[in-house]
Amino acid sequence: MNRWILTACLTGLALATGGCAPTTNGAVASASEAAPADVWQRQRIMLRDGWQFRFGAPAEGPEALAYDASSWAAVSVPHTWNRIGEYSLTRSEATNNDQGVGWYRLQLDAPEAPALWRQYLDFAAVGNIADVWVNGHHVGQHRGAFSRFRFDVTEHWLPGESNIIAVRADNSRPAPDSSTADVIPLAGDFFVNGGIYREASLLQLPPASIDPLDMGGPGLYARASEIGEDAASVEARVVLRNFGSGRQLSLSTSVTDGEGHLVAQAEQAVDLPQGRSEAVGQLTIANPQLWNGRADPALYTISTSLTDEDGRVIDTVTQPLGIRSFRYDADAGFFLNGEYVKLHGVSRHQDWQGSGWALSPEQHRRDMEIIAELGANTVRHAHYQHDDFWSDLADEYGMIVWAELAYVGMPSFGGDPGSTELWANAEQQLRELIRQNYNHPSITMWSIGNEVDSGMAFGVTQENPQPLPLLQRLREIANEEDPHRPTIFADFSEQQGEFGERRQALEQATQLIGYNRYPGWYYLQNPMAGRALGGIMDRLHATHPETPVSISEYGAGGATTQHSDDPVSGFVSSAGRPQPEEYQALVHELLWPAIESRDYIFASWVWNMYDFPSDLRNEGDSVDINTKGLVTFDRETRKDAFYFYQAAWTDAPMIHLAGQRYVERSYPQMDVKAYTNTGSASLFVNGHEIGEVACPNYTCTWAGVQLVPGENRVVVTATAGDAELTDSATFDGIDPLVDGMHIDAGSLAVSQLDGRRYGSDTFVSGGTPVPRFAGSIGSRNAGPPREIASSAPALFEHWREGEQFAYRIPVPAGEWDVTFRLFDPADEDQPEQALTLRANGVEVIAGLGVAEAAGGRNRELVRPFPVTVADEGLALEFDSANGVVGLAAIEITPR
Ligand code: GCB
Repeated sequence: MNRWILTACLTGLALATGGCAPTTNGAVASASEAAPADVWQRQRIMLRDGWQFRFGAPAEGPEALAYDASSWAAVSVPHTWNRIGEYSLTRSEATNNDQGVGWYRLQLDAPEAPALWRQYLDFAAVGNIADVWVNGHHVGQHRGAFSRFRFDVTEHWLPGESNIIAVRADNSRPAPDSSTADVIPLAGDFFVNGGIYREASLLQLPPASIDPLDMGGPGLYARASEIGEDAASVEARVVLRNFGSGRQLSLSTSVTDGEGHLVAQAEQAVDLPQGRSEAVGQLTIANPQLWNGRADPALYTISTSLTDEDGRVIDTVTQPLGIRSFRYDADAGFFLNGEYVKLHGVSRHQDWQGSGWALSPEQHRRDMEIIAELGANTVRHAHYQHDDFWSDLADEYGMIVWAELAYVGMPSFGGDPGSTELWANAEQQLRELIRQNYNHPSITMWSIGNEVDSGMAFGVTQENPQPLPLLQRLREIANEEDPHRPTIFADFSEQQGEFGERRQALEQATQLIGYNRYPGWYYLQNPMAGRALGGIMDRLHATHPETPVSISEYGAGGATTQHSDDPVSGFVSSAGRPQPEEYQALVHELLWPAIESRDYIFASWVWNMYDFPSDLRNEGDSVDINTKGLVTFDRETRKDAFYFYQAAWTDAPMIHLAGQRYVERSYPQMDVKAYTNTGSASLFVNGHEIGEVACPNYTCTWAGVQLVPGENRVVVTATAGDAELTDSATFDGIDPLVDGMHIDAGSLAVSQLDGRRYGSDTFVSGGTPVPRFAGSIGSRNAGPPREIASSAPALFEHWREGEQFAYRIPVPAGEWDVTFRLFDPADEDQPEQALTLRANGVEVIAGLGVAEAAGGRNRELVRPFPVTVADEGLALEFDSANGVVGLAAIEITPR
């Protein structure tokens, strides 16, 4: 009589729902694959296949039992309708950034269930507001796109019969009058996907069980309360629920080690009154093996089982358990199990190109493997609760985790501290985050917000934001839910100019602080960025000597199809184009030493591990992508900056030749760069040894390496003990005597015009690179594009501007035609400048009024003249009296 679940699986009844298919995590699999003796226990039937979906269906109707959804699309769960982010300058049909309501329906031939059993629908996450109906009855609403929720559907469920589940998922963009106006997050540059994007299941439980309704948590919460060499005490709190009258049952809790050996067990009798109750048990593990981060992430498993009056196990919950201690010190940094660990890592968003947020376990695992390959020992879960399986992986790999609540940007659209409904929602999502993730040893801090003071900076609100009251409330809740892990938040504006002055003082709101700081990217786009970051952090540390501080974000965009000959000469657009890969790598080279040398910075997280979608952006070589990833959105390409960190963070000897994607070079020479952790490296070009150099800061450089026309084989080598390391690439050199040389002045990236390649601005000193349009995200760098009349608009996207600047270009000896593309960028009411130009000391232009010659300001003037280069090298000196000149291009062609 009790073989009903097994029968359901064997006959394929549940197979129609995927109920007996392998599941995504161990705990689930063991429930579905229960042995006959266990059929008294909780059962989970995965609801994967057979769903029907429609975006934008009528607001009411699809929930009705009789609704005909046969024309809807057949989908399987996890599913999202959104697909954002492409490496192309315009959106294709692949993009789906629809925000609004999507409907799902599933007809399920439900398994039988014993009398009095309870039926729950379990959703690991739905974006963003979910309403669920069973057989036409509304069974609940959940607000928030990231947490697990369960509804008790027993009242309307028909065991052994056909049931209709309808889900309405609403990911409307938050706005003052939208359905999501009181659901965090209100802002952020990431895209909230719509749909049942994590797994869904039917949970069947006996009337007395471990509580499935504890804010989506497992109902078992364990931690090592005392840790000694000989023994560790583990406290296990179990939340129980009984739908019948009072009973006395017994609870058995056991711990097994990584090999499955039982290492501790405790039994206790528990009184289960009707409703919710709790039991706390203590276990002792002898000679505990510590969970010791990346070095040795030894994991135990804790299981608690409820046994009925007849000695039958009626419910079991299994969770990870790690025995570890940690502490944060404001001066000395982070300690794991008493040992100092410099935490260095990355932030991760949960999107994949082509899948959106609907990820498979394999995709999660791939993400973690690449992060481990990078050498990171910490991961920030940006900016919301991540999949439980992802946190399992963090436990398994020994990553220290910053877990985060999606309180992002601001608490309200006006200047107020947020509505009662929004506060309630933030509280709900925080309790869910903590209960659902309590057992992961990897998590050592709860973040209760990101840039909650930034709404004004993005023009989302014009008022002074007041994020502090909610932040304080969230800290109280976090401390109450979990007194053993400190709170943290990611600050946007402390001591940051205009925004810093207008902000509320937030720094006492949490026990730890993270600072999101972008020198080298959103400001200080020059080699001083590294020194600036050190100074910024020293000042913040001095202001809060008692508070452990970290760098929660830093980074730069990098487009793998945009390249630079000299990443300090041209203009980088932090919110537009170009964003060459070489620039990103340089920013990281400059910033990392400032972090590495300061122990008090207990952790740092690169923003971001992977390029991720953001429909606020048009930058780099993409549309709707934030390009700050160390790896591309499709996980296919590790950018150069990835290898810089791999050199800095891993011990296994490695060498990487940078710039390999810039194959067709623009100039007859190039700067060669490699990253290694071996201290020195040698360079060979076309079989000739160029030389061995020391590699400070994991970086080896060989400046101005001569290339021959055509193919050049470039090889870098290093030795580590007996091992010979090598990396190589082939670069195409130009023949200046045939091709000439073309410089896109002011531009950071190589460009093309009429099939001709223009190298990025280089060989230059003085002047400033200026963009025609700086790009914009919110109000950052906003401004209308300048109009310039030109026959070659591509070259006028950037220019070099100044009163005086000079070039020293490695032009071979010979007779050349040199053409300048110039304009006068001054405002109409300023006097016209007079330009003088000397070429190899000879004055070739004297006192030229550029605007007059061009027929007006912001109009192109093309000036050619002949030059003879006797020895190698062309020196050009621009000197503008009365105002500045704008130089867009230099074209040098053999005469
Ligand atoms: C930030 C935000 C993050 C953005 C990032 C950026 O400070 O916290 O969500 O994606 O800046 O790239 O601008």
